[in-house]
Amino acid sequence: MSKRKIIIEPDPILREKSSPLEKVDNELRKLMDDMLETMYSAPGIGLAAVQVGILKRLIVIDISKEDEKKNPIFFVNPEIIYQSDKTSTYEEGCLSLPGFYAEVERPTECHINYLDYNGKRKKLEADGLLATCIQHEVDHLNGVLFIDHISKLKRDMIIKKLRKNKKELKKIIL
Ligand code: GNR
Ligand code: NI
Repeated sequence: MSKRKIIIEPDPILREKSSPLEKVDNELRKLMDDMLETMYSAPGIGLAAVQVGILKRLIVIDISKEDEKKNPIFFVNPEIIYQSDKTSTYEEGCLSLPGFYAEVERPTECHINYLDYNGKRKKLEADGLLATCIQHEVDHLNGVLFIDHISKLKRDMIIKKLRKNKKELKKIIL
């Protein structure tokens, strides 16, 4: 397994729509393993392939707590087939927007169809943090970030600060 570099906003790649995968093979499983290692080392509870620069519909999520057994779930070609009318608000963060957090309102419950690590068709009914995380990751596959769900004022402020961070980082490297 190897760790990959996480793409930080602002970057046009994060705004692109990812395409479906044709099959689950060993090459794809290698990417899934790399994404899991990248997510654990960040650390984060979810990661979409686009965040490591690959525009494919692939997500990994593990919401297990530190003192619990690890429970990674891989979602290939996830499709949200139901979202509840009832909504919940969570303070969200994103590995592509390091250091920024905001309250985001989303459907409390969602059901999804996907292919698992072995390419087997699965269905999952999620609520709570898992449902929030799934919806955050599926947004990534459609070029959407959590800041797109908050006020334009807050969003513009966060993007401005991220742009400044990138500029300063370039100065240090050069
Ligand atoms: O690590 C993450 N935490 C998180 C917290 C609340 C809602 C969503 C998330 S996902 C995020 C990792 C990430 O950026 N995934 O795309
Ligand atoms: Ni994210």
